[in-house]
Amino acid sequence: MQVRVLRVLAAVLVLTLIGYLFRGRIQRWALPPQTPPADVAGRSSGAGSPLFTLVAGELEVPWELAFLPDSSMLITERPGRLTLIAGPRRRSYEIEGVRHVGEGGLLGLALHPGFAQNRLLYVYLTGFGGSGFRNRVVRYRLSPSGLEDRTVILDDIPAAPFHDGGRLGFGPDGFLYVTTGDATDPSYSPATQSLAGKILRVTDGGKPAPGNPFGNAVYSLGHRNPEGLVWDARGRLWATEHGRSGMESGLDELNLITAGANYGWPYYQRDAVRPGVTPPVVHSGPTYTWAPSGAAYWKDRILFGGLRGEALYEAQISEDAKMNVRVHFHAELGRIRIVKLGPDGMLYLGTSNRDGRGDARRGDDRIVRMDPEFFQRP
Ligand SMILES: [Ca+2]
Repeated sequence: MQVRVLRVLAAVLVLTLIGYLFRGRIQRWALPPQTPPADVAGRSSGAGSPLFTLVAGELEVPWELAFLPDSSMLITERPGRLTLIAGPRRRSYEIEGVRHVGEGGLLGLALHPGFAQNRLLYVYLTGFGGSGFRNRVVRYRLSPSGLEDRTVILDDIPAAPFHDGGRLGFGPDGFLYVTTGDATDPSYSPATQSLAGKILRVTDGGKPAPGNPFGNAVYSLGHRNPEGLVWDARGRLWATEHGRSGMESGLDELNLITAGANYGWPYYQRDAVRPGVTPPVVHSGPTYTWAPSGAAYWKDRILFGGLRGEALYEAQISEDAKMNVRVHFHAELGRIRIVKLGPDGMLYLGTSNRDGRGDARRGDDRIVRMDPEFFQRP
C-alpha cells in the first residue's frame, strides 16, 4: 500500500516538473497566437523593407519606456530591472521588492512632468504585503550615482499572478494616472472603494487628485485588466483593456475614459447599453483577441500593441462612424507590449516574447523604431 502511494506521489511530482519545464509551450498550445480576420488585416512592414530599426535587444520582458530630456531611454524589465540606454551604453538598476510572478513584476514607468528639474520617476510594481501580493507605485530620484529617495506613494493595490494592470502616465492636468487589474477577483472592479480593476488618479505625491469622483484615488471603474493609457490631441484619455480570456477569449476593448464612469466589468461586455455603464468605443469581437497593451496617439489614431494578437493595431478616431481597427505587422515582431511616440516623432515598439507565452527569437526582447508616416501612406 505504502509503495503504491509513493509511486503515485512520484508520478505527480514528475508530471508537475514536466508541466513547469514546458509551461510556455503548454500555454502557447492552449492559447495559440491569433490570426486576424481578413476584413481588418492591414499591412506587413514589406519584404526587405527597412521599416524597423533595432534600438535595443537582449532585453527581458521590457514593459515600458520613457525618454529622458537628453533622449536616452529608461526601460522597465519585468523581472525587476530599470535599464538606462544611452547610445551604446547600458546601465541597469535593480528595483527593490519586486515579485516577478506570472503577469506581475516591474511594470509601468512615468517621468514626473518636471523631471528635467527634479529628476523624479515613478514605477508600478508587484510586491509582497502583509496578506499576499500587492501592487504599488514607487517614486525615485535618478541621480548620477543611481536611484535615490525611494518612496512608496501608493500602496495596497490588490495583486495576483494575473490581471495586474500597471500602466502609468501623467495627464495634461498634471496628475498621475494608474491602471490596475481586477487581480482575478472581478468583484473588485465595480466597487468604488477598491483600488483594483480601476483607473486611478493621484497627485505626484500619491494623494487622491482633488476633484476625483469618489473622494479617493479611483477615477474610473468596472475595468478587467487595462494595460494601455494615452491622451489624444484634444486631451481625451483612451485606455486599452483585456476582455475575457481562456477558451472564450475575445472582446478586448478600447475605451474613452471619463471621470466616474463604469466600464462594465464583470457584468457587461460588448456594446451592452445600460444606464450607468459605458461601452467600449470599439472591441475586438467575441472570437478574436488583441490582448492589448501599450498605446500611443499619432495623427487622429490610437496605435496599440497586441500580445496574443502579435500585431500593432491602428484605430482611426472617427466622431460619426464606428471606429475602424486595422491589424499591422502580424506575426512579424511577435508579442508587442510597448508602443510609444518618441521626442523625435518616431514610433517605438517593444516586444514581449520572453514573458513565458511567446516564441522568443535570437536577440529578443527588442525595442524597434519606425516612422509612423507608414500609417498615412496609401
Ligand atoms: Ca468594458
